Amino acid sequence: MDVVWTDLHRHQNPKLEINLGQPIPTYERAERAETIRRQLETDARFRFVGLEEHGRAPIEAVHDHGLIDYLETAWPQINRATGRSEFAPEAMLHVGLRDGMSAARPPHGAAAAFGYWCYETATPMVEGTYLAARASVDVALTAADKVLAGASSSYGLCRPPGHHAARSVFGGFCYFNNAAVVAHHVASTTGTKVTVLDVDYHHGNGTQQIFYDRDDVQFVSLHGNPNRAYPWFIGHEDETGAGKGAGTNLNVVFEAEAEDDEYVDRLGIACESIAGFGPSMVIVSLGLDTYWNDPISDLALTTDGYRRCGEVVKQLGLPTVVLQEGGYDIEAIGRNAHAWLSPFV
Ligand code: SP5
Ligand code: ZN
Repeated sequence: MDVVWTDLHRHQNPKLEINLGQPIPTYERAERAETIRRQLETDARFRFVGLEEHGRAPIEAVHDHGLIDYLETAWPQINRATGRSEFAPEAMLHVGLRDGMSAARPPHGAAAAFGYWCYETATPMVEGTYLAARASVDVALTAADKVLAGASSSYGLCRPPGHHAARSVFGGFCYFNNAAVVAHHVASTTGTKVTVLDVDYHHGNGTQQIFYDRDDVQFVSLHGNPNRAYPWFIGHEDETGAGKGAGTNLNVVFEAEAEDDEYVDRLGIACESIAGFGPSMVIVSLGLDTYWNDPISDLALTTDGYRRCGEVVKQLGLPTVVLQEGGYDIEAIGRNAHAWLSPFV
């Protein structure tokens, strides 16, 4: 199996996230990707390849151009205005702020612009954020190219992750939605249907938002119930799609401490609905933060559970592109990625 890798992720190196008002060391660290790489390198069935550049166009097809321009140009302005090496928003454009009024004007200045395009406090910007986020998209698109060229599966070792980035706002450690860029690229260039299957602990709110009214991209997400888990305001089971996309969005929520047997069963049921949709490709948003020892999550999957999950998805018999999302137990993340991918090699 091809593993698409780039060292450029190392440019995304913030130290902090703001968690309920406290600055803490960020969970989204470079070591996550490095540990997965080292683990897969011990198994000769994984073949490492570099990224191909795909330019801005595939990102422009799913994200607001203003958001892309902001991420591309913000750093020098922030650095000039603040002198800081790392920056996060002070105020966000809350939905109630201009209730009953016209839309907010495009923002002026570093603080306003950050809060216009970003919806939360754990997704800072550093000098290399844009370079790393663009490279992460290219990793994902390169992985998809392998499958479009005939491989049965591939793995894009994306970092930063992507599934919390919506069309016009970023957050949740995510800047560009890698899986959504790939899904739109594949659906639009092949004229076929595709499914994004999101198994990160957190609901893939960005991906859901981008495809909510579309009938050519199905979104299926298994995650911690948003009644107790980030991203809090989205990801409920009664969110099933809108307009032409009615019925193409499936959310499956778990209560705390759910274990392998329940998870694998419900993943199997979700896969029946994928088979019913009839996609030409499955794009997996692979989060390993459902692990029992994950520091920010509360499900209870084991390493063997991940092997079983990979097996269930493999049984669909569809071309599959696996893209890395979350997972914060750095000690275990390499073994867990290896276990999930092992049925595909
Ligand atoms: C890609 C991805 O997994 N993004 C996740 C972003 C989650 N950020 C907010 C986490 C809030 C965690 N609160 C945890 C309390 C732990 N005791
Ligand atoms: Zn997550």
